[in-house]
Amino acid sequence: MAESAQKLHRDLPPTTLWTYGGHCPGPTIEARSGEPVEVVWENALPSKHFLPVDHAICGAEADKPEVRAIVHLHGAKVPRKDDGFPEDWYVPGKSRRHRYPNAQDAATLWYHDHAMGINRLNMYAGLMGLYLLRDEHELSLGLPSGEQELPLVLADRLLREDGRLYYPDSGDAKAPWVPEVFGNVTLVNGAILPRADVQARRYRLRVLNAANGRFYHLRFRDGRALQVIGSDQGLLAAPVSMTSLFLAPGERADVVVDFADLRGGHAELMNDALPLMRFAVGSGMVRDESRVPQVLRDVPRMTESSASSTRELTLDEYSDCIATPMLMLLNGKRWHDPVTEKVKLGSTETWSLVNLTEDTHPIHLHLVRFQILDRRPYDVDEYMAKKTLRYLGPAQEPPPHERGWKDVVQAYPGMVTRIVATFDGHVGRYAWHCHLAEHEANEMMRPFEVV
Ligand SMILES: [Cu+2]
Repeated sequence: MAESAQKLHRDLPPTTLWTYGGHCPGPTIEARSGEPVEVVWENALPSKHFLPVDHAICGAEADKPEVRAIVHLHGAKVPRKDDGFPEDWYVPGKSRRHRYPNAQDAATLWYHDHAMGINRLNMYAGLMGLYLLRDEHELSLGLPSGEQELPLVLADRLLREDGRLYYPDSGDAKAPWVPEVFGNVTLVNGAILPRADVQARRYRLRVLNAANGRFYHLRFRDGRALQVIGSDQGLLAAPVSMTSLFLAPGERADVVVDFADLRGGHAELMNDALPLMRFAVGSGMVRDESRVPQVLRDVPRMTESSASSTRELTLDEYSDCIATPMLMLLNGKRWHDPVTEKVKLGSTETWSLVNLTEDTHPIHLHLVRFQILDRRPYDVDEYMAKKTLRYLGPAQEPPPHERGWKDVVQAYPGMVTRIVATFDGHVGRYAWHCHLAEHEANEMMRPFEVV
């Protein structure tokens, strides 16, 4: 991790970023299931932050070093010491060796900063990268690979005219935290509106939404099909053909797109009406031997009855007198409150996320993969008044592209979102949190403990 300068666009001067390995996003780490990888993450960042640290935020108090970092491998099943727990941060000049067992199925994982109280700033500064875990089964499918596999790391940023990063503040120098940050540009693999030169054949796009707060509504301008083959934790049971895809911060989509009909033409990937990048398709004829099998893998559907217990957990937001959000919590508790989610190693639990707010929160659990059971509309006012759940309609099964293994779930407003997970692999204290980085900081993050 070090400060570097990067050209985000031909017409802009270089932008100061904090990166892994000199570029944002950092190097894509490729690993094989069953083959452990060790990474030494060296903190060579400056000792002063260039974005507004809020000392009123939990974990970023004025007595703490201003610049701290810890790398979390998102979606990885790892021992607690290697997870990148928010309080395991270290200062410039120090380093930490992480061992990733890779004892899990192929998946689109990613790494990013998780330092308590400042990771929204560290991520915004550029500390993120992809980690592609592959396995024999996935490699046997014949999916587009090699040059026909393109990682797409999406992250929006506010840029000044001189190319410098801008991170907004509240106007209160003692408490500069803001509840959400949305950029005026989106970086795709660290560039504004990049162009990819492709051939008239199928491509596999490994898409990551690495934004602090923006949800992406992805589609091609010409409406061409997105064959969704995987989500956060690897392949779906079968491909799902879609024309648009809604991706929350932290979520990944594994998508195959076919440019075979576009020789000499181009395709544009959009976020709603705004172009994100352009694919310039070569005019040559190519032989495409890649395949998208109709059966990708076995994803046994978990049911409610597989869980030994259910937890009801609220998503809360507290506002000031002019309705500006000031604090977000999970189940009404702060980070430093005693651990309430103690889960027995190997047990399966249902977590019912009761969203009391008016926002969708992408909720992420470290350590485990889970499945979405359902979402069900309920009477929020009645719950607020009496703590009783009165449903307003039937439970809705997740759509096909959300029926694979997940590690982030979009918890919609007005809904109870239920997920089911088996807490196996490792004991210890891990984090679960909203993946809107500004929410997570204040304080939509809680520890849970596997015992
Ligand atoms: Cu949130």
